[in-house]
Amino acid sequence: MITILVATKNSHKLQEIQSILQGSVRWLSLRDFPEAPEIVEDAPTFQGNAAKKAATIAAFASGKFESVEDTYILADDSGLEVDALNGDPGVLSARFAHLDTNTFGNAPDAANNAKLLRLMRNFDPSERTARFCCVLALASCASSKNQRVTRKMEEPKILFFSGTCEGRILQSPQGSEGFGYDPLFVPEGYEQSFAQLGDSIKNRLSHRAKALHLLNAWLTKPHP
Ligand code: ITT
Repeated sequence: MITILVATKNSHKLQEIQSILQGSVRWLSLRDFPEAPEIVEDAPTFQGNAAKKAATIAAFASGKFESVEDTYILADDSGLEVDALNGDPGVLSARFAHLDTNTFGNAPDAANNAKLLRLMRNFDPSERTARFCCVLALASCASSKNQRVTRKMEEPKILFFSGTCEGRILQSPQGSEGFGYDPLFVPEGYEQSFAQLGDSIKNRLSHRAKALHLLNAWLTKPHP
């Protein structure tokens, strides 16, 4: 059995990751390590922030899993890119509403959604295209004296898996499932938001699901 420590404080993300990446996994998250260091997400790209989360938590966790085989740190950096806003909120999706008030940390989902709707109030339906993006960073937890436990993870010891999900932004929030911008986002080929469609559909077509399928292919392929 492999162990995956998910480097997130977002319980919705964790839940989606666990239900998509099925199989024999012992799951841990930052909730199991309240003493873990704060991660400053100041990289300009999803990949940069995902790498920072994975590397920070891998350094923190090294030594904690000394005799455990196949232990990984998994980080997810994700967000919404809106074409009419030149790709905003992008890497700042979680903090979008707080940028106006110079407040530190993530803003409540409702405030982020309200800001997005306000900025988009003059755009027609045809101009409301957007996509969710997800970059997963997988780091090995093996210390250098314990190399045999890794599935052939060569330098640099972080692997990336990406996924996007195209769609459009509604004029008002619809539905109550999911999190973040789900009530405003209608995936391509559907007429309802992710928050209306619910987990079983979202977890089949989301940005996170696509990235996780690539990760799953890597985890399950033979590693001689
Ligand atoms: P961690 O860094 O602790 O993992 P976070 O919520 O701060 O949690 P990010 O920095 O990656 O995570 O920001 C992601 C934000 O993008 C998230 O808070 C939502 O606002 C938005 N987002 C990402 N994936 C989403 C999804 O599947 N549905 C809705 N909104 C999503």
